Amino acid sequence: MTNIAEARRVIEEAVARGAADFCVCAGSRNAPLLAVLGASDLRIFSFVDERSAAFFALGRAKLTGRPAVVITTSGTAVAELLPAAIEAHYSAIPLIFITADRPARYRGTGAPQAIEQEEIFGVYASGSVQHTNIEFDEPLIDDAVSRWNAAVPAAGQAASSPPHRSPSLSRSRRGGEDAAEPAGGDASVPSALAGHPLVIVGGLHEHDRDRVRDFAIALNAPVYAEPLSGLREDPALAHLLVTAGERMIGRGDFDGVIRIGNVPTARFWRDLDESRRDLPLISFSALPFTGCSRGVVHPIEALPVDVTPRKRDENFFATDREQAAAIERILDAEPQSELALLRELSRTIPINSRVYLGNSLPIREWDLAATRNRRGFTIEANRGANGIDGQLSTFFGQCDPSRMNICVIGDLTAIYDSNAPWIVPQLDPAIDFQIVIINNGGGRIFGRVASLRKLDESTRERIIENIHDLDFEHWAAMWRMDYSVITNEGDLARSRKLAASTALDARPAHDAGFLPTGHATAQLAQLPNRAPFSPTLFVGEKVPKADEGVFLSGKRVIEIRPDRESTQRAWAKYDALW
Ligand SMILES: Cc1ncc(C[n+]2csc(CCOP(=O)(O)OP(=O)(O)O)c2C)c(N)n1
Ligand SMILES: [Mg+2]
Repeated sequence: MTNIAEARRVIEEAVARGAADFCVCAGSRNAPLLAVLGASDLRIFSFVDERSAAFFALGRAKLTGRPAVVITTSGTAVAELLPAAIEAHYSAIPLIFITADRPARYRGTGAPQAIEQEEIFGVYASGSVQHTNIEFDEPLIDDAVSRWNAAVPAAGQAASSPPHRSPSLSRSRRGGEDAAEPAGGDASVPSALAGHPLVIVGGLHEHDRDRVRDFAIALNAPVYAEPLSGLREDPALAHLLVTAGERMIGRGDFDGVIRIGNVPTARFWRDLDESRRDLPLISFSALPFTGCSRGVVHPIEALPVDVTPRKRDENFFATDREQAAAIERILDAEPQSELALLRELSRTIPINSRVYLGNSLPIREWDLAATRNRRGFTIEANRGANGIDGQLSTFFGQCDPSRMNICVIGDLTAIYDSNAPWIVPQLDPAIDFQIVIINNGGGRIFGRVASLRKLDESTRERIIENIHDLDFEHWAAMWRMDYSVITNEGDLARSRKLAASTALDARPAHDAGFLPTGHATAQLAQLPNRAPFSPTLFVGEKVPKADEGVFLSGKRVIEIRPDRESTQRAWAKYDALW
């Protein structure tokens, strides 16, 4: 077979699996693949940096529900895909890597750009990630390249599984030693959990939310719903939700834990493997990972329907509401602290936005401080391996033209993936996004880690927090993005008032949710090539103008600079509450 015919075969195979997006990173070895793609009508995104390409592909696969393809040349280019492969593996997102290789006779010789590419991803290419390594000999373009109209199957008709579901990973659903007993008692809840359990809900696919809500209401036990669960602001669960943050869990007299959804972010989850090993644990998740060295994972479908309602612990809920109110007062008194700014941000971001949260303090601070009013946000994050790498690239891959896209990340996280905006000019021009960088001058999450707080502060700041005094103005300018700085709640509040008075006139439509009206419907209908987002809560009535408030449209970097002293005071007061 010629190189061109071989290249066509592997690309056709990817198309047959449902792939419609091809993220390519050029070199000479992969020229046959690029030549075939270039002559097709397939959607191509062209990258310089393979790591960014792979994370972008991950974001696209999350957004579209179809596998996304990354094509690289040989050598270290291939190795750059590993971080995204790991993230995709642990979150069961389908990716297809096609890597060009030099002929097998060069393996182990140290010849230029010949590395050991076969099996390079090990276990990470055994589940949702598929790796095809393809050898091309010289001459690389060895045949005529004909035009090709690829018939991409409609979503759902492809051979591959949709994301978030059926991860088909070759791995046991049981954790290490000490696994909880098998399902029993309330249909499938083990008897060990028959007493007064805590329900902790991590990332959930929206298809699973009704089932989880019904289960939680029937069980009547306290629920800790993380932002990715989509249930944190659910009014039907309001009476059961723990609202004072994860420290409140320690105040509960729980005798078991029911985890539902993906592996939780809360520190308490890690404690289950350390200081709280006494608590029995059972998980229900669409992913097969126990996320803990013990416990068993059942599919979410196995959540029992008939459960005995637990007696409500009124004291626990009274304390929770008091503590939550105390936290609000702390933030009111420290309006320039990071937590208060995060809270104000959550009130300011336009309703119905897609909100991507970075893996350091943003996702935790959002959990603790973000508004619990229903604002119709879809919350996203990479929680497969919790890396701070590739966050901007994943965000760009996930940007949806039918709604505002907001990325909230830390400063080091932004620096890590600082070439990600390369892809912006290739995105759908209808996409509006705002990158909100919480610039607290370093990796401040480490100042919140109990064991690291024992270190001398200057050592910790220098070599662990990597403190700096950089800002992002010139970075934004380099990528031709608008830029604003916010240092206090007032800046955000002004933006919010503008939004409320001039642009986003949110209004209810009917019980099941709020439907788009007026301009918004017209806007959605015009969007090319995408299943439009169907709003479940609110929609903006009027089309926002570019100069009305920082969050309303365009492509902008918003740098939030919290006050360091105020942030420290807020945390100290918060810690004193417990
Ligand atoms: C790839 C990767 N390297 C290192 C880490 C460890 N890590 C977690 S948070 C963090 C610092 C993040 O700093 P920043 O983005 O400024 O967020 P902040 O902690 O200030 O919220 C680091 C290095 C990681 N999670 N992933
Ligand atoms: Mg930081």
